[in-house]
Amino acid sequence: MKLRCGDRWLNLDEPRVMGVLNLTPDSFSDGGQFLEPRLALERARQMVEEGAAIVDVGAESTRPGAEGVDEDAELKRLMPVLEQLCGELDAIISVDTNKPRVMREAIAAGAHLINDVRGFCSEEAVAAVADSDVATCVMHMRGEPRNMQKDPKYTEVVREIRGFLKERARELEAAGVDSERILLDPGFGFGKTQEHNLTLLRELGAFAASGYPVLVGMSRKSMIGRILDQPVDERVHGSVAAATLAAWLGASVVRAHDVAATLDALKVVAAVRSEADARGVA
Ligand code: HH2
Repeated sequence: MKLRCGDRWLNLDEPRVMGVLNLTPDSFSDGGQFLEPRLALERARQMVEEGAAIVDVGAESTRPGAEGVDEDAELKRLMPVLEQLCGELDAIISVDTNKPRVMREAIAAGAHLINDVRGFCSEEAVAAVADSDVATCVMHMRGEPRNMQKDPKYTEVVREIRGFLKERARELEAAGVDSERILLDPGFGFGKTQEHNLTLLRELGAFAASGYPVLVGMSRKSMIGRILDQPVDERVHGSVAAATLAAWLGASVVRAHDVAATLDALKVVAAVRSEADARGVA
């Protein structure tokens, strides 16, 4: 499988790491650390050296309870760093935004992938990517970051979220976004209880069977903290364990803060899988 990302192709025969870079004061795990463009660039370079195939740059936190920022503020944080990253790094540059104007400006600056935690639910967002050849990550979120963790309910969580993602993918394709430009993401922690998150991980194969490559983001999230009773900065091992399970169950891209550790785990999964493939084991 491969993903078309503007003028580049990303080979997904082996699972890949998407490194997280938040240019925000309030992100749940790295908020405030990379507000200065020089530090953000250093961090991006480091993640690519550690093996990140994609760097995902975000300038608005979507953690539970977060209040959004307006377009101008988001662009002011994002653009200086994005322009440098696109000019310099030999990696896919992804922009984590749900605002159509930010999407368009990011694409004009050279971004290769648009990661929309709102799943391209607005017509303007669909049009922004349809007018380009960038890749898209379609994520599921129930509600808004400020209220999404207030008693989220599903009748059948896997079926509902899979149905939503396939519907969004169909709409993108109808607007002209080729299926080779689409990643799907169940959106761990976005309007989900712990039970929902664990069910989604256990049944990730149902998403992988959808025909689109699957991206997962569980890194340092409270679903890991709840299992291990650990604060954000101590969740590396648990996050790597979750990444390993996800890759084994078919995830093609793992969004992670701890790139080197996550990549080691994905290489182990790939080695086990290729050995099984060579022997023809299902
Ligand atoms: N999670 C976060 C942000 N963007 N995008 C996708 N596709 N999938 C995810 O699971 C996902 C995402 C939240 O993590 P982070 O960026 O570290 O925090 P914050 O939203 O507080 O900036």
